[in-house]
Amino acid sequence: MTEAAKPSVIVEDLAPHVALVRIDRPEARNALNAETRAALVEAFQRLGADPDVRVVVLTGTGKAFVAGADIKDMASRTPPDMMARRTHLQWQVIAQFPKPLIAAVNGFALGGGCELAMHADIIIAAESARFGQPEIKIGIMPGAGGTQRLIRAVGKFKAMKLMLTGAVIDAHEADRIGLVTEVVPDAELMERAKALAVEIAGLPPVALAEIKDVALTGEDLPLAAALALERKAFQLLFSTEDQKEGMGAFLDKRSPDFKGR
Ligand code: CO8
Repeated sequence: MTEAAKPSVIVEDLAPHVALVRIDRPEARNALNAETRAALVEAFQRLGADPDVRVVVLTGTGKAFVAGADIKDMASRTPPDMMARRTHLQWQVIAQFPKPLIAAVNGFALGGGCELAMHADIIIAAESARFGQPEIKIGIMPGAGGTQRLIRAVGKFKAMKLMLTGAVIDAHEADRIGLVTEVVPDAELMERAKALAVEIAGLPPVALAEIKDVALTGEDLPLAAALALERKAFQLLFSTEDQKEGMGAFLDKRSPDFKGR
């Protein structure tokens, strides 16, 4: 396969009902160029619509998760060029991915890479992972949600220091400030992400989707509206077969078998 034709995003089965999305451009530390962004969007659209897929794990090949947007591709751009990319529509696809998304951060998650990881619901970091929003060091600023998602994740004073200095932090510091869910030895990263994905894939998919939707949508609503949204979603779940199965299995003292309906 020629270099031009080599896909930079690989999608494969990791386990039953679990898909793995791997960004595979290690020669550029998995930097997001136009082709990679488009391939990621296509993968998430496809996996979102596939009823057999219940959980997705996202990772990168080599030393990086994603080292950010592709700087070579941006260096000589003008504002109209950047506007014409309409990348916010691409990021929306990932932000609105309806199924649980686990980022398995294997190395550098910088700039757009840190922002991509923050689109996930759970972040498992390898011990050698590094996080940061270093855009300031190249004359720009976070542009894929970092100013908002980082501050919501870790609070104003940790977020502002990271963004204003461009400092890169290690996985344990990221864990300490609440930027990741857990840290594991490098060799155990995929095993841990897979185990967690398999565990979640065994749970009722409609309820999982409602938890994600209400938690993320509710975050931007006034409390009373968010609580009303939660109440309605909670009530709606009583229309699912999985609710009958889950409660029936509990009462029968057996393991439930959730079908996703
Ligand atoms: N863009 C393009 N190429 C990159 C990038 C990048 N972000 N990161 C690394 N590369 C390339 C290098 O240019 C180099 O290429 P070559 O071999 O042709 O010289 C190759 O990858 C290997 O890089 P290094 O030799 O630097 O590898 P190291 O392992 O020594 O260092 C680092 C890895 C620490 C990740 C280092 O490469 C680095 O600091 N990269 C830049 C990090 C950065 O500044 N990221 C922020 C980019 S701006 C951004 O993300 C804005 C987001 C806004 C919206 C996103 C829309 C998509």
